[in-house]
Amino acid sequence: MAFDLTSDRIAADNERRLDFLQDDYDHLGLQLARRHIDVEALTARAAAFRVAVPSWGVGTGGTRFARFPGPGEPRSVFEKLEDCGVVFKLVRSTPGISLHIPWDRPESIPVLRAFAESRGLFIDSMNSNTFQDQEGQPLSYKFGSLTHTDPAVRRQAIEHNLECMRIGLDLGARSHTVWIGDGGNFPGQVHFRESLERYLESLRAIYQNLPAGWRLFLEHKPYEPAFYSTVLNDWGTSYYCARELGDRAFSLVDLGHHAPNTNVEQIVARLIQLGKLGGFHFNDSSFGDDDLDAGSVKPFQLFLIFNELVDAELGQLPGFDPAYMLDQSHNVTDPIESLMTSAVELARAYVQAHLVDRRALSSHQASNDPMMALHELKQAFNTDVAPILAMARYRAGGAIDPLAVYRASDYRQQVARARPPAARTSAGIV
Ligand code: RM4
Ligand code: MN
Ligand code: MN
Repeated sequence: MAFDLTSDRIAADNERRLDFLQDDYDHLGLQLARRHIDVEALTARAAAFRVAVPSWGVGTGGTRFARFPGPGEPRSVFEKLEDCGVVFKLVRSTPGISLHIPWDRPESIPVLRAFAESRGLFIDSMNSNTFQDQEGQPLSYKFGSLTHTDPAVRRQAIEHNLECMRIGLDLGARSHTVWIGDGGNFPGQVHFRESLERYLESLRAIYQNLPAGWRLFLEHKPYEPAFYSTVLNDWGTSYYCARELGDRAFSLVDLGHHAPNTNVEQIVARLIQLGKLGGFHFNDSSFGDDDLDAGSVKPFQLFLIFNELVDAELGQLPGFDPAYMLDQSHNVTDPIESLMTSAVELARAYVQAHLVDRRALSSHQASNDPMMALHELKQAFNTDVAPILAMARYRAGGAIDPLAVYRASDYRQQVARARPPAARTSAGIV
């Protein structure tokens, strides 16, 4: 591709904004010093924050009613990585990429790996897909995959997962994520206990082949595509399965995969306590698996989740090492803009969670003072840490204002010309 978003462009835009940023940063530093918080230490935390971007997030998503493709959608895994490269260049916190197979199946693994590395990217997690039938696939997943009643279908689904891990191994990935749509649409359709047994049996076959140093993530979800019952429906079942499988199997929390009003932060705390929190698929939702942009609807909940994560991090809980990934469907926005904004929202919640005075909070808890406990959390949540985030980006060579630089660059218009729509695009089916 001829066009790229150059570092010069970022530097020129930063130049215009730096004085104001420095003022805001210095002022915030003074305010935080009054609370005995070192602004530089926070900026270092912000700079260290990482979240992986889903390859499927750079295409326009859709609902089961319609998909409205955007201009310049990536038509191949290479073009997806080009777009991920733009996100990374501007926000600096997103070098890791999650891939979905077969959507991203590479023709040449070394070529793909080199292509990613030349943009400062690496492949983080592999995701299998046994929730769709692919062209030429011998057996259908219409009635399930890893938990299908027919062992031949289960075998095919297991084989697919093994292939994902083989590809991932050569790409340098470190984890494999399994989400299945298996379940029932009618009462009586699926035998609850037997289907879970079959799930475990299939997962054991996958786990046995997990490459050295890898982690296996089990992703639960209560409904959709099965609307009556899903086999891996909640965190408790996920925890049970992860424990049955072994030390390298963990539960993955996709924020959209819970019924409305579920206390997700408490689930996070439970999984941390049980040593089985593997990672996240971040997004936001109002009703279910809406796959909205992280922090767009419920920023306070996102903060409360990070409050649990930072509490565990600062407490240096043994084995605590969750993988942070985005999993969103961008139906009405430019996906690059959504991904950049979401990465920034996550860093915001992460930094804000560091503002909680944990000693004060625990003393409010000990003295049963709910008002002051909430006040402590709200004080952290209400602090505008934007100058810290912007300074961390600036120092890492990113953009003080990623959206402004991106819009001014005309990247989308340029790729729209370079990428006439393909007849079939695999992007954005979320
Ligand atoms: C599912 C789940 C998986 C994602 C698919 C596309 O709802 O969130 O993580 O890979 O969607
Ligand atoms: Mn997910
Ligand atoms: Mn989902």
